[in-house]
Amino acid sequence: MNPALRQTVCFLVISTLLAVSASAQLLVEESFNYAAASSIGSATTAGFSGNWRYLGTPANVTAGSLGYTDGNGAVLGTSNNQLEVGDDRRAQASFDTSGGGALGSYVDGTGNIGADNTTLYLSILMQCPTGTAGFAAFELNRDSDSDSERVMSIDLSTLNHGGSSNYFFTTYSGGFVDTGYDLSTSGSTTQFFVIRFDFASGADTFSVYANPTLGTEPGEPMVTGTFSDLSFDRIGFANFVDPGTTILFDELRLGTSYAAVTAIPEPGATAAFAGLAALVMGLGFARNRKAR
Ligand SMILES: [Ca+2]
Ligand SMILES: [Ca+2]
Repeated sequence: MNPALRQTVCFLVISTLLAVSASAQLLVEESFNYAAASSIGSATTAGFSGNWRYLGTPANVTAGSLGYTDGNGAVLGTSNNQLEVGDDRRAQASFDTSGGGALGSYVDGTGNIGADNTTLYLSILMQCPTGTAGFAAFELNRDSDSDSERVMSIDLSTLNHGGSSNYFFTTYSGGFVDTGYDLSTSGSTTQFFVIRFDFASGADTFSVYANPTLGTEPGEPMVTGTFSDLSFDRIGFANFVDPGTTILFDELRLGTSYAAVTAIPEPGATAAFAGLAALVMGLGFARNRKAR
């Protein structure tokens, strides 16, 4: 290979690796890498601190992952198992909010995730096999596990939304529903939601995507709005009110970009590197043959 070409190829390899690392910063991933059992157990995974906590009976871990394929046929990356929350229980876990933790650059002055002038993306898979529920929700809380400190949820709640069987993005104040935003999707199949948080010095902005395309942020979210303070430090997986229902959760992701939390397990960094490495080797081989 002539030196100029070799330089070009090296530049391509390095710039590709840099571009990949800059664009896809997945910070926390909860894929439920726990054994299928009647209890999720106590130990949390990377990105969290402390143990899982329960209101009522512990949530189950069931074998296999929920799955999602977008309108273009792209398949969301999944791994390990999933969480099943039966009626009358809630599992909660706190994020690692230390300065050196995965979410360290998002931690504000009060130890919550929501530093001014930062943008954070969160994605979650949910499925309610019965299609409706009195109250079944993925929740974010701040400072306490109690309902009074709940910030928001993505939920199915005939109780809170006038009997609607649609999924809603709901904000809370002092333990009560502040506003419910209709996500215009329902049913017993798996749902994929992405929330974009734009944290500001005053009210924070949320944008929620329901069953969107993977990889590239759509131009228009399903719902968007502002709320006084969307900062949080813990998650909850809850199911109350409606005996006989269960709700499944999987693949919670927090990241710096839309692409990071809507991962498609294809070419990616490894394959791009392998392709360029093959090119380098191929060119080197061609040069050696020529030199003979
Ligand atoms: Ca999983
Ligand atoms: Ca704020």
